[in-house]
Amino acid sequence: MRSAVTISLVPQAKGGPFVFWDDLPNAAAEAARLGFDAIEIFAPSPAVLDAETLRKIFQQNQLQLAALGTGAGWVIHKWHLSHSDPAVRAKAVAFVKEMITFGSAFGAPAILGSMQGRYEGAVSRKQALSWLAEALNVLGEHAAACNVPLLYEPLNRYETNLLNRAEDVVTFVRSLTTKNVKVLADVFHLNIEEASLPDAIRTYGELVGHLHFADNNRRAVGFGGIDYAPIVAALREIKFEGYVSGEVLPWPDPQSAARQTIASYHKLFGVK
Ligand code: LER
Ligand code: MN
Repeated sequence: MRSAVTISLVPQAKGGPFVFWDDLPNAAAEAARLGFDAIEIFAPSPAVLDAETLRKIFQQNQLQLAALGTGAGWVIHKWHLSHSDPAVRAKAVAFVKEMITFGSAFGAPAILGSMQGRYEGAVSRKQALSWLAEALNVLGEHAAACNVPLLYEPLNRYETNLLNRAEDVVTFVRSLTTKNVKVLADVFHLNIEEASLPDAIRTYGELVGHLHFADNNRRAVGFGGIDYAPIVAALREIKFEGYVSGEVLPWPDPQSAARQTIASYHKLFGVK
């Protein structure tokens, strides 16, 4: 298990669940000072991330890149993988591919969350899921060629109408031809959709590749009401070894949210 904290470099995502904002060098220094192993970056595009600068920041702070979010393709451009227009779907695939390639140079996977999209208008659920499967097969194999998994993140019902619950997600992921897609379990989303959070983790089992570590109100763990001990027990049962990444609101401020995240991580996972 390793700890991570999120930073957004996407102005259009303001108000979203990211601990640090805008200033990567400062966020990295703060994350390192607090003892995080890694940072997870939500970036507008791979083009704005200069690989050399990033490498220096990571080296100076002894940090890893935990994962790279791709949601900016949706937030900025309104591209997604279940869109009725094939040209828009193609742009979404190309955008995620570039993110996968960029992250893989740092050994980090890309996250497919909001870019999965939703079905609406003339597009049926079946059609949208078939486009999503097609894209995940292509992207999963692209990630495999880059030696990283692809992280698929199921979202709650208010963010997508495609797949919200663990049983459905497991059936869908197992039906893919690529075997390189892992699930990102975001505890905030699970808490909206699942009857039992530890059972959902067990249902995902070995598919879990990354965790978004949040409380029910999307504040840092411990600032809300979720009982995390059974979730941690389930993660140990499934032998989860990935990143526990604080994707939470910067409440009451980024430093306090980051401090609370790492304190809860140490308390719950017993790692110093
Ligand atoms: C959005 O709600 C979320 O959880 C992100 O990690 C997905 O892009
Ligand atoms: Mn998330």
